[in-house]
Amino acid sequence: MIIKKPSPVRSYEITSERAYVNRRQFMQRSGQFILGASAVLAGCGEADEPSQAVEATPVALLDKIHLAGKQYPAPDWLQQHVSKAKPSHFRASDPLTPYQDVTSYNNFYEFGTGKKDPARLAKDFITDPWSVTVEGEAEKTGRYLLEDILKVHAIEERIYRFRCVEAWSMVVPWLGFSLADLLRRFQPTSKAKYVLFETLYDPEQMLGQRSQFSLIDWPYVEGLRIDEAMHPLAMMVVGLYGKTLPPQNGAPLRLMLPWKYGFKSIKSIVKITFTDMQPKTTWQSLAPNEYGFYANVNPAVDHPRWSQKRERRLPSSLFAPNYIDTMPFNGYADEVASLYKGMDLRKYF
Ligand SMILES: Nc1nc2c(c(=O)[nH]1)N[C@H]1C(S)=C(S)[C@@H](COP(=O)(O)O)O[C@H]1N2
Ligand SMILES: [Mo]
Repeated sequence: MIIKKPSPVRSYEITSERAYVNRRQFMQRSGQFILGASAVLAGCGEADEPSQAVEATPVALLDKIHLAGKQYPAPDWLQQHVSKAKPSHFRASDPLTPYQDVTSYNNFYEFGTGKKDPARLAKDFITDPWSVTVEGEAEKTGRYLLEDILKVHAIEERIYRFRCVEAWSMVVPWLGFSLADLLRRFQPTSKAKYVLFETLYDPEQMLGQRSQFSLIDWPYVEGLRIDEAMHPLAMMVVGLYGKTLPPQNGAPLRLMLPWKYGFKSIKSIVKITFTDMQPKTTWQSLAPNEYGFYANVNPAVDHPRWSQKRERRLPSSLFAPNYIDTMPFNGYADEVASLYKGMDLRKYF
């Protein structure tokens, strides 16, 4: 497959099939090295669940395989992993928003600010190989291959309501697993009070990051208090509607936090940092009076420029806008309200 917008590095791109085979062979040859590294880690007081241990991949290896970058669709191993998804008890009873709407009405400013831009402009986004760097207050820091991150997590389907701060909402069958299960594998220390997530920074691929009119200080960053991140509703997402994530929805890996406004659910994650300080997040930095760190869905606290009492549930049209009342914590109050006990939600919006 020829890359349409060649970069200096990707110009020596080879066919995707060959790239994939080469990568597999390379990984197998390097297997001993990776195994060696994890054996050392296992020796020094490994966690209670050794099979869940996560192995850092040597950076040299990652740089080498990066030359064999592959566009969407997702690699075979990920498609297969996702295809084994099982239903879960997280099942909002609302009617589903059709696949067409979920994948063509998007916010992904790295690929433009219009709702239809991401579906068009993220088409050739290279998401394989992919790695995630883990830093900060955790025992197991390093750079991890997506495959090593995902393979131990059984994939489940969760039907969640999803509400954007712009007052529209959807209901989506997401595929993924509990964020807590992933974060625990990195063994956060007692100083890990917050966790920060970062999207890929790659202006060659993401034209929104090249725009001189963009107000955003890239990369896109989002954060959670550690107890929010560890809440069972917080989800790491790798697919929707039975398939891997399309690029416009944040392939290959994104968050889904159904009780918070959509901008917290950061896409195309490449970095996770555990910290002892509350991070400054993208929208909060841009307009602190409009977008808070917590961003819990709250019909009682209006956005300075519009009401949050109602939302437009997709699909909607000019003649059938389909307005519904917005619920506190997007209808998940029973589950999450205790996280914010004693907090003034007008102040910590
Ligand atoms: N990296 C990144 N993540 C992002 C955004 C973005 O612009 N960049 N937009 C956010 C906003 S405002 C919303 S509403 C959701 C939209 O997700 P969807 O396109 O899958 O519906 O993604 C969130 N995650
Ligand atoms: Mo949003």
